[in-house]
Amino acid sequence: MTSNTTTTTFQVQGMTCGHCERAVTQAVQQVDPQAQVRIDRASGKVDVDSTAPREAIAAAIAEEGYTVAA
Ligand SMILES: [Cu+2]
Repeated sequence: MTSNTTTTTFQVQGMTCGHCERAVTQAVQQVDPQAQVRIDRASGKVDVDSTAPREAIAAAIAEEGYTVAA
């Protein structure tokens, strides 16, 4: 982690199984290969430790086909 890594929480809808978790994780890591992603599928909460801007991460998750609610 670098000094300007921040943790951002996203509320993501549509994750139903482990495959979805991997798809979301990989989408985030295409934006930032160093990103750390923690997913609580039951609540749809996705925590991302990354240097990438929030909008870039949200766009990548949305492109993967999931709805980013917040
Ligand atoms: Cu799935």
